[in-house]
Amino acid sequence: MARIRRSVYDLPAGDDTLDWYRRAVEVLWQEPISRPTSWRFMGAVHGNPNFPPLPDFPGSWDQCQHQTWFFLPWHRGYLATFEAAVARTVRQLGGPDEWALPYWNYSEDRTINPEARFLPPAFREQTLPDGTNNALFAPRQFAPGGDVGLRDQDVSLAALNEFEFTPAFSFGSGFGGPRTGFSHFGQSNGELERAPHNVVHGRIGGWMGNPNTAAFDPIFWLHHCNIDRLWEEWRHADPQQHTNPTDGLWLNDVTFRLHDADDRPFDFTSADMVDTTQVMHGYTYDTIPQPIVVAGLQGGTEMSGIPPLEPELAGASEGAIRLDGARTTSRVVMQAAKTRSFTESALPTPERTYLRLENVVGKGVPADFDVLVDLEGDSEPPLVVGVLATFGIAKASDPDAEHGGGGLTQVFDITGAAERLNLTTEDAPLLRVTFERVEQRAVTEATMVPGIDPLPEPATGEASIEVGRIAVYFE
Ligand SMILES: [Cu+2]
Repeated sequence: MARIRRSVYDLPAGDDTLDWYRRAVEVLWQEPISRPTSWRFMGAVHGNPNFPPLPDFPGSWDQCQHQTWFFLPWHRGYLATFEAAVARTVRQLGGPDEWALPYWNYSEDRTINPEARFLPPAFREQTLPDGTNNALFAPRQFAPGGDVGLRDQDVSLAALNEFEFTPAFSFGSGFGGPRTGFSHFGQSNGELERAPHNVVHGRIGGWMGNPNTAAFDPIFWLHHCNIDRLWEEWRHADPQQHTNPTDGLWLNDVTFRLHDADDRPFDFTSADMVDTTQVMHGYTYDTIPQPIVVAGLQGGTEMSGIPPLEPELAGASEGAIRLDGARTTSRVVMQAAKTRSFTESALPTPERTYLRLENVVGKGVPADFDVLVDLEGDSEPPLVVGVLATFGIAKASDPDAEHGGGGLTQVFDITGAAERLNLTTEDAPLLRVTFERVEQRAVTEATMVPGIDPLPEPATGEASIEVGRIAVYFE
């Protein structure tokens, strides 16, 4: 029987899944860092805050895959090894045999669960009702009653509408991320990685806001469990078209190493991650009845004989834009309609319009920004088209990192807004793009386990952020 991962808000009254989790977290914090299943080691696998390297385990830390089509399979393996380590600890403490990680479905309809956007209650307070320490609490933005400030647009599931796992061109990001090799931090997020994944990291803030501390917060694992579930949701929504990559480079060419519950190396490829019932001990999700395994090696699903067209540049900002204050406005000069090739093509107007924020570079941990558009001289209020999520931006901007340096590129489908603004038909309008900083609250201090050293501070430095270019593309 495979383990069943359940929604944290649907755990029945009296269920002890989170009590066992808290007790296991306390034990794992006390394990020496040299043990691969210790809390410190497992957290540093995602990103090392500032621990001196362990000579016996070269290349074990700073492994998390971002801005790549390995984002989902790597994190699936990471969650499974973590679940195995916690379950082992729960068993040793006298708990149930089949402990499974719950997930936090923050996108749930609030008429069904009014608390959905709030941190689950077990994670909210530093102390338990009996006055003892709560190891599920961690340094996060001040969140009275669990309200970390997650808004409906932050947890949008628009990513599930993406047709392809990986984009046909370098232009977009697809559902699962662009085709790359091993990528600790790269350039372009898959849509699920951008939102809700990155946005939720930023909104919780504190440890969760920085990749080098994120996995030390016990809520990290319930967040990623939900992202992993959404991968299953996406595939099940359209089993014919929503398929995992069939390319050998994704399936077999890159091997990742983590450690199992016995602290032994666990090597895996993406091919080992496609069927959840076969991932280590095996698991399923409560809301997804049967895992669908799409045969991996028979070649991709042909969508049609006609190759899609590369989107066409329709306008761009002049130079980089530094996002300094609470609000920054910039202009995109659109090409005159008569110079666009679309006017001569079979399609009189483009079918889709994209806003592309290119080479967004930053230092430290800058806030996220709401992105709004309107036309210069227009009296209507600007339209919100998305959230510029900055989780991991310092790593993606670091020229010394393996693949970093170019910063992040994020693409928003603004077709609806473009229609309302007559952007595709009007002759050479000036598009105004406004960035509004999402409010950050103070981070609350937390004691993970009394008597245990706090985490070393990652060297973040002062936060800054700059958008290399804003471009509008028609397709
Ligand atoms: Cu994450």
